Amino acid sequence: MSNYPKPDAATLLAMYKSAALIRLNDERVIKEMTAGRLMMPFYSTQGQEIIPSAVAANLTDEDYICTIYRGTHDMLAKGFPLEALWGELAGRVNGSCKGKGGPMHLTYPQKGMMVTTGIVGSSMPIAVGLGWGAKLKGKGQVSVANFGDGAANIGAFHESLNLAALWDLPVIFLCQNNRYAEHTSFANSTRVKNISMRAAGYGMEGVTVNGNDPDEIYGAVRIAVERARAGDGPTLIEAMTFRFNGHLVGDAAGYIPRDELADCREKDPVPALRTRLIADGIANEADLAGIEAEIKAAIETAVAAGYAGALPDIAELKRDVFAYELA
Ligand SMILES: Cc1ncc(C[n+]2csc(CCOP(=O)(O)OP(=O)(O)O)c2C)c(N)n1
Ligand SMILES: [Mg+2]
Repeated sequence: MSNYPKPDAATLLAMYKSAALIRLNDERVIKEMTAGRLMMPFYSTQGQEIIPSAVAANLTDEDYICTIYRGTHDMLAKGFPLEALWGELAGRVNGSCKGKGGPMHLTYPQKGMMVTTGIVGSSMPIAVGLGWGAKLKGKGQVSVANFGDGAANIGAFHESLNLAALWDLPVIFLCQNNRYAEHTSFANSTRVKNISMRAAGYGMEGVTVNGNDPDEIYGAVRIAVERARAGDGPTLIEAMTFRFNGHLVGDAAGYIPRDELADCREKDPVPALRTRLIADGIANEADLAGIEAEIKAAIETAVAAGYAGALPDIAELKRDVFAYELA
């Protein structure tokens, strides 16, 4: 990994801005839920912020991402508009799905954010289809499938990797291995040491990196993106990470050993990147405090704008849900 391309100073700063936005927004969502103002299933992404920030630093608006219920971080990193997010969380018409999708169905195709799915494993075949479309169009677009360690044991994983490798599709299979699938540890569900070992079985490149290390994950994604754009086929990246909270809000995560949780929280990647930016002279304390204040203000504006949207009309109940309108 020492020969990986490294993010430059501007990219590292952009990655921090993205990671800080994701963290602050996640905390704000949980605050609304615990205050009883938002009622929904919400899958916190705290601890996994560096991965999507590195992915987005390597993509353009033309590239596609597909993600899962635990995917707000992926969406925000790629530029999901904050007001459309908060409108959606609040179930209002100014939401990205007019308030009908909620946190598990965030989409913003205008910027390549094609789907958020609650069906474990299903981000992969969708991303393969988008990759096939990209190959036919020939404009060099890349399609990224985000999924978890648990999803790597679903049949769709096998089918997707096989087809993508067979057809040399420009797809990146990005497994965010946070060590748990619901309440089951990785060790209790999977025999192989690393998910990336499976890449060989499909005839593609596979690599395991520390997803919380900005250099490693940035370099791995960049190489995979270059490979895809050059027409040299897919890559499986296993990004090791950790989720700081339970499976979803309300799950106290009693099944995670306390020392494991404490160890991971101590290595929190967001403040670690902040410290590095200062140590490397990329930004100073005042710069970063200013950036964080701007992010907080933008979130507050979006929260207010989200709730200010109208509730959907009853006629919306069936619109955009079926291919044709039911009488
Ligand atoms: C096909 C399917 N099976 C089971 C579930 C129930 N389920 C929801 S999340 C989840 C765990 C998935 O874990 P992982 O893939 O590691 O993703 P993470 O939640 O850790 O990000 C399960 C089993 C589901 N939604 N879809
Ligand atoms: Mg998991």
